Amino acid sequence: MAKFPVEPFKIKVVEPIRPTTRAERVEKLSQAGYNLFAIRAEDVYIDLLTDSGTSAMSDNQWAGIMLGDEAYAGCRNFFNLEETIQAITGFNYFVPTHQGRAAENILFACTVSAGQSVPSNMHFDTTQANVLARGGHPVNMIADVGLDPQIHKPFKGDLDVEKLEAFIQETGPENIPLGMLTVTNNSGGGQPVSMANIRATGEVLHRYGIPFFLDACRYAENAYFIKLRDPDYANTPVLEIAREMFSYADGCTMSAKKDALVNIGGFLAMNDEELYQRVCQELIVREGFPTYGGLAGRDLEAMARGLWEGLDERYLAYRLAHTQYLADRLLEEGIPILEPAGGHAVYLDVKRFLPHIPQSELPGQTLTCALYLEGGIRGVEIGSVMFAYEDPESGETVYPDLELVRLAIPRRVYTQAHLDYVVEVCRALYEKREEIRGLRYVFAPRLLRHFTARFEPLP
Ligand code: P61
Repeated sequence: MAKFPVEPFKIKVVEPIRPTTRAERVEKLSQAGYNLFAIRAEDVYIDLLTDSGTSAMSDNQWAGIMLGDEAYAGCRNFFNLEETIQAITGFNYFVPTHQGRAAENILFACTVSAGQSVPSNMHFDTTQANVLARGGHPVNMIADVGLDPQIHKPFKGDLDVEKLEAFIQETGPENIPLGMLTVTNNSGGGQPVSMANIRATGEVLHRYGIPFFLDACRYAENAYFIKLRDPDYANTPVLEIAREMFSYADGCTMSAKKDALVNIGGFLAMNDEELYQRVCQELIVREGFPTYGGLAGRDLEAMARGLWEGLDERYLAYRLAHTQYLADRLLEEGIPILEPAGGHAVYLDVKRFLPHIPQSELPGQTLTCALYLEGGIRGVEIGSVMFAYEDPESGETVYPDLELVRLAIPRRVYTQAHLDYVVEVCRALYEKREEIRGLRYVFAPRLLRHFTARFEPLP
């Protein structure tokens, strides 16, 4: 057995990356309004902004791209994808979409009315924004362990099922058009949801006649965590685990940019035929004809092949071990992270990294800037900039419990040496953390603020 995770692939194509000088980074950061979304990718050395759409595709996927059938209706790649999605999820119907949020938009357009609530363990920001855009209320019901960044539990993505049931009784099932679970829980540290919790969430929702959808973009990583951490599934093939996860739900939204290993793509799947008919109408208005849904035939083919590769057990074992490696090295250096490591990312625990900066001074955003300045690394804030909101009654700002900086690891892209460099930069920064000062807003839009907000350093 190797001590460290060995890549189950070799590298056939490379893309050069270039380190920048600190002086260059100081200038770029100021020009970008202290928001790393506004920095050019070329000016980033190690890009851990997201694992979404940033995967390296395989030779098999690139070969599939050449077999793209670009017919407007009924291209062969659609049928290949349909067979794949049915084999993995078991859902009766699906439509392709250009990415995950398009699937969310279409699902909520067909289900959510103003004033209704959509409970979940934790909505990711696009899901939350798409519920809000329909006048709905996104409600998070993560179990308490999921909010403690230091407690070691195997399934910190679990939803609090008792809270869910009480909420349904209080709100009335007629005001809840659907319930969801995000697997793995991206906003809460990439933590998995247990099979028992998926089953129990489905049971509670169904008892009240409420449909249940999975936000499935990291379903394969979640399935492999179940295999590793739930002894009942230690010998179950991961495909079977995934199928069981989907079997408790009535449908799913999927950003294929994650576990389906493509640069663009997504889908919305469901069992209900009547819903599917309405979804097709909405899809044709917003995305395209149901056999391509906003994608090219070649994209559908890459997605079909990527879905299978994303379920490969050797790949998944490597994938989770690679992320775990970064987490272990950071812990060795005494750097505070959310524990245990997530599947797709390691999350720096900002409240312990920068305890001298209050949430009103945006410590997570501050830390993303400091990491860039120190070593050209780009992470993403998952904290007050992404999630704080003004309480409509008191007018006061409500800050999220977790203030995190996510270092998301693109799939099949960076080696262990790249991760070692990340650790060195984090260590250097941690040593001088007391010198770091907070930020304030210069500009902030209403929805999905963090993409385009601008900041300035506090004096
Ligand atoms: C990410 F900074 N995630 O994690 P789409 N559900 C879940 C996601 O993680 C997700 C989507 C739905 C991204 C991209 C991203 O503010 C940000 O294909 C659990 O991106 O539309 C996406 O899938 C939406 C990064 C999204 C962000 C929003 O990095």
